[in-house]
Amino acid sequence: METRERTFLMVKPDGVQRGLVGEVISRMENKGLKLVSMKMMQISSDLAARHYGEHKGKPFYDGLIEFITSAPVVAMIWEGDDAVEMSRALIGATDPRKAAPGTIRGDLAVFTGKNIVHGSDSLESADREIGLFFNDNEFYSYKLAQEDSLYD
Ligand code: D4T
Repeated sequence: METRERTFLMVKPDGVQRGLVGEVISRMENKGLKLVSMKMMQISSDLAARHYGEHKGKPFYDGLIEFITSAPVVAMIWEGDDAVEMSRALIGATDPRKAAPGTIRGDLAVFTGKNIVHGSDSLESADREIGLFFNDNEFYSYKLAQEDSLYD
C-alpha cells in the first residue's frame, strides 16, 4: 500500500465522559480508515495552549482550555486516502446544531463547547498536531485485512 494521509483525532473530555470513545472509533473504522496509534491522557495547560494557539484571544479561549484539560481525552492517529478531509466530514460542523445528521456531532451533540471530538482541518495541522501529541515512533504500520476490498 502506498503511504496515505495521516490525521489527528481526539475524543474530548465530554466524549470520554459520555462513553462515546467506542462510537467515534467505530465510525472511523466502518468508513475504512485505519487506526495507527491511540492513547488516553490528561492534557496539560501547556499542551492545550499549544494545540489551540490559533484561538488565543478569542472569547471562548479560556473556557476551551479549561474544558480540554478538565478530564482525560483519547488521542488518535488515523490513516487512509484523504484521511484529513474524510474524517472532518465524518465529524461534522463545529456547531453541532448545524452539523448534518449522520455526522458524529450532528447525531450526538448539541453544544459547540462540547462537540465530542477534534479532527485536524488540514494536512499541515495534522502534522503539527501529531507532533504535539505523539513521538515519532509512536505509530504502527500494518495492513488492514479489508484493504484490497477498500482500495483499487
Ligand atoms: P476542533 O478544533 O475542536 O476540532 O473544532 P473545529 O476545528 O471544528 O472548530 P474550531 O477550531 O473553530 O474550534 C476549536 C474548538 O473551540 C470550541 N469553540 C469554537 C467554542 O467553544 N466556541 C466557539 O464559538 C467556537 C468557534 C469548539 C471547538
